[in-house]
Amino acid sequence: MDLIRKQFRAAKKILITTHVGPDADGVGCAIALQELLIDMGISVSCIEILLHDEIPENIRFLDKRMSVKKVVNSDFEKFFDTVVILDVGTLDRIGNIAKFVTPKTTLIHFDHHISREKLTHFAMITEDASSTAEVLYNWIRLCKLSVNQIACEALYAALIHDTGNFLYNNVTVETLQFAQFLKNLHFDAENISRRVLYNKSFATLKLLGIALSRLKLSSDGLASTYLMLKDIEEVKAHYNDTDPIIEVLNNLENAKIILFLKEKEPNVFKASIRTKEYDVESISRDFGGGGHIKAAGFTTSKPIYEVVSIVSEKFKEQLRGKRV
Ligand SMILES: [Mn+2]
Repeated sequence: MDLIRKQFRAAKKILITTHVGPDADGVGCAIALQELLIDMGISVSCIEILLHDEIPENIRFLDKRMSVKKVVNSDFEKFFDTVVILDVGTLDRIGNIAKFVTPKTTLIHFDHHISREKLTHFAMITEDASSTAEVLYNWIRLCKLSVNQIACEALYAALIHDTGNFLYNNVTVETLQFAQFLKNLHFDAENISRRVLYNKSFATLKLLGIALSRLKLSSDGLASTYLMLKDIEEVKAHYNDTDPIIEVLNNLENAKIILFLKEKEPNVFKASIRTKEYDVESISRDFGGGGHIKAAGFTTSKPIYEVVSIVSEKFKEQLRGKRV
């Protein structure tokens, strides 16, 4: 596995990236890896972190060197002999960044996703690891690398993001040993958890209030609510401010399925749907959407009452037997 370190040492220009719609695991690992490479003696001028999208606002504070950038056209004139992909199993998921990958590129891959295609000879992939950060930690241990403050905070942000602050069942003894390792490095873990996971914008909380005031819960456990474009305009919010709301709704006791409709354009709704024990992916597929069994979504131009009634019918079918 030291081969990966050798590759880094031999590299002239290194590009680090992660998937489209970047999250704290992908970006945190990118920031941490850059620090590890710098501490290995690689010049910061040889490393670039480029993403298909902008870095999310809530994790921007991790990027102390301000080196995480959204790719722009002039970047495509650059040449990188080594490309590192983090937290992503296929090249089509890195968006525009795939243009930097040629047959001559040395690809290095750290990941915890189920990988269907073998992308590279230099890979550390542990499918049952909690996060790519945990995979990177295994490499750190193997190579006995030192972890500085910036890397430590970025790795911790990655870890709490992918484990829901140690809530999910992907937390193993190894995950806790990784957390212990970070904790020994002394940093403000509470501050990171709050900024990465809990802080919400004023606009989000105002919109949450409106959504909660319309929340309905049927006797069989279908919870539903909605936001209209005019609600978003009234509180001077951005559409993205509605993103965290579904996860708050998902805490509702006794709800078996949660449906949240957001008007995206006049009379067009984006639906997010969650469950803890049923199959919302199949329901979303019937509307032309998809996702995961427990978290899915779709877009529809049907009126709200009709969407609720179709979802309710499909949910009843599952209650009648097809429980997953
Ligand atoms: Mn991840």
